[in-house]
Order: sequence, then structure tokens, then C-alpha cells
Amino acid sequence: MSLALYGHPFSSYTQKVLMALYENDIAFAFRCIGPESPEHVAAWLQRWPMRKFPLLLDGERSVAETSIIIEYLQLAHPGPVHLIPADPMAALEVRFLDRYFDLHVMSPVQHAVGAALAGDPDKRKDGLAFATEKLELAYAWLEAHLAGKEWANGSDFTLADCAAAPSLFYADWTHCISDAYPVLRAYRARLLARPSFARAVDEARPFRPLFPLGAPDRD
Ligand SMILES: N[C@@H](CCC(=O)N[C@@H](CS)C(=O)NCC(=O)O)C(=O)O
Repeated sequence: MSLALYGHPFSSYTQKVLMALYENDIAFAFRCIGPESPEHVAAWLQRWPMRKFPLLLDGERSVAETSIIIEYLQLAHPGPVHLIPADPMAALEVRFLDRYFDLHVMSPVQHAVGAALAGDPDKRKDGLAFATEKLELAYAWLEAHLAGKEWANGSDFTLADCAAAPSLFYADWTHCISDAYPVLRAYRARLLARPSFARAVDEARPFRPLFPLGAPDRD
């Protein structure tokens, strides 16, 4: 078995997959995509011309899309932590929550970050306003959904929490999760304390100056 992950430590979607690998202590080689390693960039783009990362390589097999990568890991490299529940209805709910975090939390953040990177102050302002509106809707729904739950789907840590951790981490940096959402704030704090995510956050610490909206001095 030889697993390799192409990605970047500061990338939210890379962190989502890193969590799944760390949860089950799966051995892999990390191939950082960046100007200091053009050979990794070339190999990644040759295997996945859609230019999205991370990308998992298992021997000669390429696996793209983080949710699919985590499902693949459970099938091909299972460990003690089952990130997709065995019960099909429970698995459906986990997959829904995974989509929720990617589409309704991470996508608005990516929109604001992309707008800030454009270097035009008006675009930056509009991008942030768009993200603020979308994130407020997402936070309100999560505040009600998470009431009485330890993790996104209840008492078991799943794929949904792997999606939640980096998306809520960066969402809070983009548009602060206010005191109006105590349940969501507590959930984000639990995610930050989870060893698999704490490790990913620590590995990404040196890159914080890259956050185009300005990284706050916390977390
Ligand atoms: N749906 C994709 C999203 C991946 C994604 O957007 N990754 C970002 C990095 S965090 C990326 O590739 N950005 C580069 C780009 O969009 O050009 C997944 O789940 O893998």
C-alpha cells in the first residue's frame, strides 16, 4: 500500500481529508502543492486537470473530491473510527450534513476569500457582504440542528465533522459566529479540541499570514 495526498496544509479541503487520515492513523506521504515543489504541482495537475485539491493517490489510483476520498478511505483502508455509519439512513444524514458544510458554509467563505484575493476593494466588500448574508443563514440553521448533539450527527464523530471543522474554522474568521449562537460556538470549540483537527490546525499555523481577510489572533 502506498498512499499520497496532494494538497496544502492551509487549505480547508486538504484539512478535511487530513482529519480522516489522522482519525484512523493511516500512513501516507504528504505532497505539498506550492511554488517550492513544482514537481508535485505537475504530478497533481497531470492526474487531476480540474485544478482542485486535495487529491489522493493510492498506488496508481487517483481519487478526487474530499467526500469521495473519505468514503474511499473507509472502503479501502478502514480503521476503528467509522466516518460513515453502517446504517444506511444514518449514513444518508451524514452525507447531507457533509454537503451542508461544504455548500452552505465553505462555499460562501471561498467566495469572500476569492473576492479579497482579486485586489479590488469594492469586490472585497461585496464578497464579504455576500458571505455574511449566507453565513448568518447557515449559522442559524446549525444552532437549532446542533442542540443536544456532541457531533454533527449525534454522538459519533463522522465525515460531517471532518467537513464541519475546517469550514467553521474559516467561516468564523470570515464572519464571526456571534454570541447569538452559543451551541454553534461550543461545537466549533469541540472540533478545535479534537486531536485530528488540532494537529491539522497546528500544521497550518505558519501560513496564517496568507489569509487574505486577515487571520485573527486566536484559535
Ligand atoms: N469540491 C471540492 C472542493 C475542493 C476545493 O475547492 N479546493 C480548493 C482548496 S481548499 C482549491 O482547489 N482551490 C483552487 C481553485 O479553486 O483554483 C472537494 O471537496 O474536493
